[in-house]
Amino acid sequence: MSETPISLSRWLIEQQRIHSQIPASLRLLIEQVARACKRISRAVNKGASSGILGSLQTENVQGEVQKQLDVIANDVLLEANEWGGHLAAMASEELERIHPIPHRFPRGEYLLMFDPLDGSSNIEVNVTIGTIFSVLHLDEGVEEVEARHFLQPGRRQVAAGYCTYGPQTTLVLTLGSGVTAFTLDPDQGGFVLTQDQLRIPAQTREFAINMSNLRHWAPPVRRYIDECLAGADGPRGKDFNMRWIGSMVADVHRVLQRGGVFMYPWDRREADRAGKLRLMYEANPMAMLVEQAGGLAIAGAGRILDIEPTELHQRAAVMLGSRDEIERLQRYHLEAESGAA
Ligand code: P6P
Repeated sequence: MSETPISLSRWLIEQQRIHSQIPASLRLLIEQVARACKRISRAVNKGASSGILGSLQTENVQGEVQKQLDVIANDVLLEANEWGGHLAAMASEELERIHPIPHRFPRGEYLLMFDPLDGSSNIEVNVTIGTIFSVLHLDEGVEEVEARHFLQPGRRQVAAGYCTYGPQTTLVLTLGSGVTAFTLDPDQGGFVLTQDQLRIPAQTREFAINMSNLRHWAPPVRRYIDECLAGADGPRGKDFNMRWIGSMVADVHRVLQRGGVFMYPWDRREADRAGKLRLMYEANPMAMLVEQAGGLAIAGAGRILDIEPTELHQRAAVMLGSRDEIERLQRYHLEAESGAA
């Protein structure tokens, strides 16, 4: 008889009790986020049958047209995390300002940031999308939480994760001691442990980037991709494969599952912007997950997790995945900076 699968709740209690790795308040936070992701998954899975697809007549703080499901996912996460007493405030891609915990509820020690539904441009075409979240600790002695309290470098995250809404609903999580994956069992209605201590292979033959931006890239990125495209006859001496789903959660999940490189680098289209993806609730949580799984995550010459944030919704260049490849990319950026290339 197969062993009883380990539920997310049991795994979290064991991290708290046996490994003393997390306090009860962080366990409760993760459980609440997981509960919200289950509700979001059900809404996404209903798709067109529920009449909640399509766009609203509104734009988010990023200037992007909001999908109905963007707003629904955002509301579900806010409601699920307001009352538990584990949070001091939340920040969302869909909200210009931070969302302090209302005074009618107890206030906790953590700050939660999220992209409630990343890749939502793929909703209508039934491509995997997902929720990305990041957890920080609020500094001691703060009375009124302000946006500046969220502006901590990614290396100070206490937890990070994402939930994919695709063929499976999978919660991938790190509490700072490796990466663990849980799959939603539709019969049980709960997440069960399916992979522990995920490791990203150091080498790969697969890269993910939006090739239509090729002419806009900086030289180090162009050099790296040109060498990949040159294949076995080129300087890399091997052929590469390309993937681009257009949904960061789906592309990063593939990298965590089988290695690879995911890149959304700076490009000249909006030269004053560091990149397209957001630092606090996309780049940082994914960077923590990838590095906890043995990979590397850079914005160019430096690590994403070392970026000192200045704005809540600031963007970052993102290049992450198999360590040997990202170290090569980092070397190309360093050589370009020193003029050695
Ligand atoms: P492009 C989705 O809109 C997103 O923010 C990421 O999930 C995804 O990796 C990227 O943008 C896709 O961008 O320019 O290829 O459409």
